[in-house]
Amino acid sequence: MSKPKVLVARAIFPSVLERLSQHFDIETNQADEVWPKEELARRMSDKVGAFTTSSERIDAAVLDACPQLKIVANMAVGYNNFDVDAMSARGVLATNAPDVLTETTADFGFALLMATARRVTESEHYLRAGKWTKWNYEMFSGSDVHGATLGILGMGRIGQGIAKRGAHGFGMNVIYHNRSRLEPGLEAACKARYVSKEELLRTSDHLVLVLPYSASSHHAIGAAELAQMKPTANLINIARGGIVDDAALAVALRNRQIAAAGLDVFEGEPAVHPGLLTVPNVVLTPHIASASVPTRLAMGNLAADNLIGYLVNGKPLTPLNPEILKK
Ligand code: 8YV
Repeated sequence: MSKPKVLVARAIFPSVLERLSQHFDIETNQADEVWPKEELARRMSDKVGAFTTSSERIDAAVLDACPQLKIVANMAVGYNNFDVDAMSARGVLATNAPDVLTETTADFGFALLMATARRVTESEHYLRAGKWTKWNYEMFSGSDVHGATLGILGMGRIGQGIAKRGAHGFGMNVIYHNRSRLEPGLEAACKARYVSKEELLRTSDHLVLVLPYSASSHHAIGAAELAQMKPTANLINIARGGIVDDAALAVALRNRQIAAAGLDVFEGEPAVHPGLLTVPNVVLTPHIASASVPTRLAMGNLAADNLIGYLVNGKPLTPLNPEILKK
């Protein structure tokens, strides 16, 4: 009997491909080309399953070209590249890759926070450029992390991981804002206090964004919000491009309306707003918050487990639209 056909839309660990190939007839993309939407749809048109990353947009037009498709497994916890309603309407299961990246991503949030507060990359560029000829009392003075007020916007699993690192590791005063307040036990474990968004913006020394992207979180941080922040504050975005208005942020950084920013995600990435590339007080990284070898492997394996779980055993591990399983 022929095996079900699955598309693996981007390059991935050979061990993950090996596991998939035991169950499926796979078409791979180890050259790691980012296919235009029409090509993605064409390659997926005879498949029952697809393995995607955040770069692949799965919307109604793509789905309509793929009548045999039963599942798309995203190797990411965020799934704003999926139109889940369009998938549900066509009976296509959507899965993401939660939990396995929580601690690694929280580690990176802290790395970016510390690099931003203590001007790590800016000072390294200075040294490499041969500009370090003498020590000076105020050179690359930044802001303290320990004891400062850590604000978190979006208090899911990753937000809670960052809160714990701040409260328990660095003695920070942790405040947060979220659509819904955490239950008291979780708040106590994070030593975090729920505040309004306005108080969060006004009082955070370091504000970390960890909320999911949706139409309602588009430009959650724009010119008006940046204007409410302290001139000494640092802004960290490890969530999604589009949550911050990057053009407004570039202006705020240039005018020193806030002290600095650390950004791992960008509007329209991999393009970066040119205004951000020319200001010194920003640390820029290419969407690597989950990039430790064990975590990326775990994410790849979880996406593969979802494909195998659903197409072979009828039981996906982390479905986003489980209601379609009942049909
Ligand atoms: C992924 C991410 O590496 O999980 C997410 O939501 O943003 C990253 O961890 C990236 O999106 C690749 O799919």
